[in-house]
Amino acid sequence: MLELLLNVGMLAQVDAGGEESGGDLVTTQIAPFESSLLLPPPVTTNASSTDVPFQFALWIGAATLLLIIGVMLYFGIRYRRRSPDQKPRQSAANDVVLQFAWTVIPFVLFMDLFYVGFRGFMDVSHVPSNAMEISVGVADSKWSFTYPDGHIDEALHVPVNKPVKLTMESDESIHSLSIPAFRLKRDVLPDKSTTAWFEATQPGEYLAMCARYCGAAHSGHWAWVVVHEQDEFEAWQEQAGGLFNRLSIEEVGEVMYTRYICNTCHSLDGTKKVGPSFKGIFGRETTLTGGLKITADEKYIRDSVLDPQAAVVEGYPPAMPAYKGQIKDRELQAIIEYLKTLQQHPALLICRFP
Ligand code: HEC
Ligand SMILES: [Cu+2]
Repeated sequence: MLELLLNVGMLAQVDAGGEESGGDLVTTQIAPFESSLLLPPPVTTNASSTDVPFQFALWIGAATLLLIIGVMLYFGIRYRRRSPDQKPRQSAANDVVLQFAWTVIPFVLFMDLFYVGFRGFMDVSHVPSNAMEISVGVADSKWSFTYPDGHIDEALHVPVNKPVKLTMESDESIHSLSIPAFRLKRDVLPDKSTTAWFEATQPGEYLAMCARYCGAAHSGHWAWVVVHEQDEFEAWQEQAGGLFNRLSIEEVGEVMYTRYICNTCHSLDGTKKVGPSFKGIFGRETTLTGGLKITADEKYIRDSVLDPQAAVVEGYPPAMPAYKGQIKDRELQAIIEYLKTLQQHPALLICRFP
C-alpha cells in the first residue's frame, strides 16, 4: 500500500531532451511535478532520513484521523438523542486502562518519531570529510555553481556515489535550494553561508528549485542537477572547466571556434564562406549594410556574436545565428582573444592606431 502510493505518478527523473546543459530546456521543466502525489523516488544515501519520519508521521496521522472521524460518526449515530426530553446517562467516572492507553500509545509513537527525526537530523548535519566542495551562489534569481577547478556553471554536475558538500550564499535576497529527488532543501542567505551535503546514488537529471518566494523572477529560479558516472563526470569537468586551466585563453578560443561551429561559416585563410573570413578581422574596417563604416574592435565582435542582426556586414546575408544565451562570457572572450591572433599585417594595425 505504502509502496504503491509512493510510486503513483512519480517522475522525478526528467529527460533533458538530449540537449547539453544550457540549451533550450524550458519545455520539460514543468512536466515532472504535474503528476506527483507525494515525492519523487529518492536518489541519495540519506534520503531515508527525510522519508522515514515523513512517511511515519503521514501514515500515523492518516490512521489517527480515520479512527477519530470513524469513532465520532459511529458514536454520533449510536448515541444520538432519540426524543426531545431524553436525558444523558451518567458515564463512568474513571477508566484507568483507557487513560493509560491513550497516554502511553501516543507517547511511544512520538518518541519514535523524535528518534528517527533526530537521527536523520544528525545525518544531514554531519558532512563527510571526503566530500567534494561546490559553492553555490545566486544573483538575479539565477543559480550558479562554482567547482573546485574554478569553473562556474548554471547546472549542478556531480559524480554518482560521492559525497558532495554545498556551501551556499546569495545576493541580496533569501532563497532556498531545493532538490526534491535528493530530499535536500536548505535556505540560501545573503551575508551568511549555509551548507548542505548529499551523496547521489543514481545517475540522471533532476531538478533544483528555489523554495522561497524570492521576487518576480522566482518561477524561473531553477536549475538542472546532473548526476554523472565517475568517468563521465571527469569528462564533463575536462570539457567544461579543464580547458581554461590547461590551455591559454587564445587556445581555448581556437577550441571554441570549432565547438560553436564558427568554422562552418568563417574561414581563417581569407576565403569567403557564408560569412566574412576571420583572417585579419581584429581592427579591420568593415562596411555595414546601410553604408556605415565601422572598425572591428572588441565590442563590435562581441555584439556581432551575441546579436548579429544588429550590424550586418555589407554583401552578406543576415544568416548568422544569435549566440546570446548560448555562449558563456569567458568563452566569447576567449574567441575574441583568438581572433586577435589572426592578424594579417600586424604592422598595419600599429600604423592605424598610433
Ligand atoms: C550559419 C553561419 C554562421 C555561423 C555559424 C557564424 N557566423 Fe558569424 N557571420 C555569418 C554571416 C553571414 C556574417 C555576415 C553578416 C552579419 O554581419 O551578420 C557573419 C558575421 C560575423 C562577424 C562580423 C564580421 C565582420 O567582418 O565584421 C563576426 C565577428 C562573426 N560573424 C563572428 C562569429 C563567431 C565568433 C561565430 C562562432 C561563435 C560565428 N560568427 C558563427 C555567419 C555565421
Ligand atoms: Cu530564489
